[in-house]
Amino acid sequence: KVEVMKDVTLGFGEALQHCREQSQLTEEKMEEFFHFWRDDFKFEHRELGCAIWCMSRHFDLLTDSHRMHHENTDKFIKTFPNGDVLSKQMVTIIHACEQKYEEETDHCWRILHVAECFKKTCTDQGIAPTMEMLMAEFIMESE
Ligand code: M21
Repeated sequence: KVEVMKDVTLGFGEALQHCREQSQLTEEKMEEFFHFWRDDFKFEHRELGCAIWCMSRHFDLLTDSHRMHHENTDKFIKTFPNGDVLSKQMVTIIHACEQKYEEETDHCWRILHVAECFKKTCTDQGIAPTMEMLMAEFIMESE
């Protein structure tokens, strides 16, 4: 599962460059998307929430009310090798995190809170990829 999460992270992260300008997420605030999984990564910039919003829309993963589109998200995860072992668990985690922050009316902040909750839950459930895995693959892909 951690292998699949690594692939999903890098796949999703491909939309970061596309979303940088409109979300105002500078390289200083987040150099590469996979830094999301660093132990010391801080969820403090609203711009990151806006970027994840844009990236999710890029892959058509949101409903009209800017919540996760369950079916499309499930399909997106299944486009990665062995995605079926992770899709249901990921959708469940994100949905539970969304419910926790339902009262937040600012979409960028809400999505940032959901993302932090998602990371924490994945870490607790042992499905968070390691930085070693992410960096090795990222470097391989760019060569
Ligand atoms: C798998 C790699 C990264 C995913 C990162 C962001 C996860 C957070 C999902 C937020 C989805 C937004 C839903 C809005 O209610």
